[in-house]
Amino acid sequence: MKLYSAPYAPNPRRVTMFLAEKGVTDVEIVTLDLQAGQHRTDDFRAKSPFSQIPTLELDDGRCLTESRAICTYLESLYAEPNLMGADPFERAEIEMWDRRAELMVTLPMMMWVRHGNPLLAALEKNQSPAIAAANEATAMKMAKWFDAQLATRDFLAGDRLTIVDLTALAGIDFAKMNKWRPDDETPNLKRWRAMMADRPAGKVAP
Ligand SMILES: N[C@@H](CCC(=O)N[C@@H](CS)C(=O)NCC(=O)O)C(=O)O
Repeated sequence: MKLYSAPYAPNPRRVTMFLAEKGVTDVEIVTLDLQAGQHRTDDFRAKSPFSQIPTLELDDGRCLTESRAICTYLESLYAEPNLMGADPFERAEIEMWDRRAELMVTLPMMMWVRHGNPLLAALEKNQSPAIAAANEATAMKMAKWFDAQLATRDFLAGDRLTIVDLTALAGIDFAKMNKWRPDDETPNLKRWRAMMADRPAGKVAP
């Protein structure tokens, strides 16, 4: 299998962190240069209709896009350690938290960077300071909300690491491009980020 990825891209990193936590090393990583538009070719569009990464290409040529769908597939292939839930309730609960992490934290962080950082102008051709500001405000509000959740537990969903921690970490680390990181205003998130740094996921290059 091949995983199409790119340095500093948060959605592929969600998958590479997932692989790292599972200890999977036999997926070939194909690095694309997004700034140079290597993902906007007809060949790549045949694999990924919206020219997006991550894209997982199976040995028989079938492709999956959407980072969560790729993680679902990998969870079936590499069952341990379980990162997406071991019984019906836990699976649904982890999905609930994962959607919260993705839609309320990671997406606003990404939109803030994409619209607010000149380094992303090649990808986000119509950068808008207003969109950047609105997403920054949402991201900061939700960082505080997630910080409060972590006051009484170590991980974002339940009592062990799950995909939710990886989804959130992908977005939170991407915000470093806009010079934000969890600090004393979000002390629980800061503690969680330090704990994640020591894990396989935290060692995956941004
Ligand atoms: N919902 C998709 C989002 C994928 C996505 O936005 N990927 C970005 C990289 S993080 C991308 O391919 N961007 C290419 C572009 O903007 O041209 C997923 O989770 O896989």
